Amino acid sequence: MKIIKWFAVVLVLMLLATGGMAVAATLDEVRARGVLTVGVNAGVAGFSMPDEKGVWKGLDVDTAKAIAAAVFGDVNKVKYIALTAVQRLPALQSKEIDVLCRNTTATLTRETVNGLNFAHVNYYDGQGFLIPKKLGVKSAKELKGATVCTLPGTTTEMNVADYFRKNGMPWKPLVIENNAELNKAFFAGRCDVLTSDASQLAAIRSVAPNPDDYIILPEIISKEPLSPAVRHGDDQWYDIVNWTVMALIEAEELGITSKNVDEMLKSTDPQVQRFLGVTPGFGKALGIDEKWAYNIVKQVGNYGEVFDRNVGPKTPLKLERGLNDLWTRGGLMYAIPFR
Ligand SMILES: N[C@@H](CCC(=O)N[C@@H](CS)C(=O)NCC(=O)O)C(=O)O
Repeated sequence: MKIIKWFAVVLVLMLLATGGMAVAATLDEVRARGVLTVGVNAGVAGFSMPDEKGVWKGLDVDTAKAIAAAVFGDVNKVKYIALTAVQRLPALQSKEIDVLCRNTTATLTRETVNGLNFAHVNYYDGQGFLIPKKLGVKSAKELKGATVCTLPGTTTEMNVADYFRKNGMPWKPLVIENNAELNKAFFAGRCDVLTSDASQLAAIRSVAPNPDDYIILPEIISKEPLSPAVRHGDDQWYDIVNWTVMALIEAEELGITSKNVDEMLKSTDPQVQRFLGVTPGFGKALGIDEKWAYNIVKQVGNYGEVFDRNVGPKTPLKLERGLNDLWTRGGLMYAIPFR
């Protein structure tokens, strides 16, 4: 009887010890390595793409930088790992990367079967269709019998199959894993339609030989909430990534920008003081520096700045805020309370 009791005590202690270790694992590893490894898209303009000097730019890249600012106080401590759609989930599961910031849609299957947790959405998207104008088609409902170019390993591939089945329309998929090859196939006329997240269609169209020869059809056939993802089993790391995205949004809600953040340190608003770490607490709660949110805004900006710089109306993508506007202006961007 005594032995069984001891065995139970040892078992509980072991569980507590391993539980404790699992909680801090990713943050400890990232700190020991001195750099954050982030899975990104090899080339979607506005989201993640190296410029002519090889410097990574985009909304997903800025999200990665914000995480590095929160953890290290330095946006440069990021190693970008370009991944195809097929490679991205295994790369996270096998710990090749600490976080995935690659226009990835949060779904039930990915959160369960694939063992991932999605943080707050950094871009609300939806799937659309890009076609050559000369096809003379005005609605997706007219795409009966079309050949559709699509990328494997994506929600895109599944949604388009559902869409044609639901509408009783025959179609032919042309599936190519390499994205550059897929786009080339579309521009060479090997398929009638290219389907993808609407933001990416805007990006692809913006770099087309003659952008005006192509149109995006009005139908949006799915919800594509794009979010950074982490592995199951490390709540602290999840919290850091999740609250980093929300810090970008909260900064915009509070009117704090990369330009005025130093001025805002003198604000008498208790909400601003807590957010910027003037009143300490949030940093300790997350296990990172009290200046984490200050560093994010100082070095990356708020969500509105990130949106405008990468995909907004003044960029080649010319995207409106729409669903990605703050909730106070009719959008879906809403940070849960910093309390
Ligand atoms: N959001 C969708 C689609 C993401 C996706 O991979 N889209 C393609 C179509 S543009 C892409 O990013 N391709 C770039 C590449 O594979 O290099 C998902 O999570 O499955």
